[in-house]
Amino acid sequence: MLIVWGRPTSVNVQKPMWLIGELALAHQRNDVGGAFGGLDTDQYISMNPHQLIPTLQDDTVTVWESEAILRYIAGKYGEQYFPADPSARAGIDQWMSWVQSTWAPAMTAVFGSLVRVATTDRDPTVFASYVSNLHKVAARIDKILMSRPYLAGESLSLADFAFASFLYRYYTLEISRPELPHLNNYYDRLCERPAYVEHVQVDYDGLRVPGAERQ
Ligand SMILES: N[C@@H](CCC(=O)N[C@@H](CS)C(=O)NCC(=O)O)C(=O)O
Repeated sequence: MLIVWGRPTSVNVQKPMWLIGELALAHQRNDVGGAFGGLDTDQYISMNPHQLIPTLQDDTVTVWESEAILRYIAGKYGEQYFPADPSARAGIDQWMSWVQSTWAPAMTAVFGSLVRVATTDRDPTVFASYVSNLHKVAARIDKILMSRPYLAGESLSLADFAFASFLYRYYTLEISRPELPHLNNYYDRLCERPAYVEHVQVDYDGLRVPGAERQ
């Protein structure tokens, strides 16, 4: 049975949990990280030397880094989301790398500023630049989704699990959002998937530090 270590409010935990949900795989999720703590124990460090979540255990295999976990799970249990053929896989893989290099930092800058920093400590100019960058990156995705239903093509793939796990936050944070009809439509379609609703649409207000309450 798969064992996922990580609290459900972590977007990086949500990525593999959504995939596990789509594949209906037997699993157990153990709450660690954030208010649960538990990342500094010898047992956890022996699984994940970086003391971060998520970590996956599958029998004798242990994997950390959310996207390495996605690749492992899809490779073993859900090849439809990450085909073995390199020519089919490359188009998915490039989007996963882009999520790590561009989309996740753009989202994390805005999310961190609103949730992890008290309003009085937030620099409005810096925050505006984070939101403006997020708008720019989201607009690029809107153009991509104009010509295809999913990020890497005609069907749901690991690119979507990596990218769209952030979209619940994108659509619910207290920020302005430009009119992006193709991204909106993509998100609406994902919201029809029970596994997405269960594992990604997880309330994060409990992560807010004092003074960062929703305005
Ligand atoms: N690149 C890593 C990032 C892992 C990461 O930063 N995880 C955060 C939660 S999203 C964490 O462990 N934070 C410490 C905590 O929750 O206590 C991945 O994709 O797995």
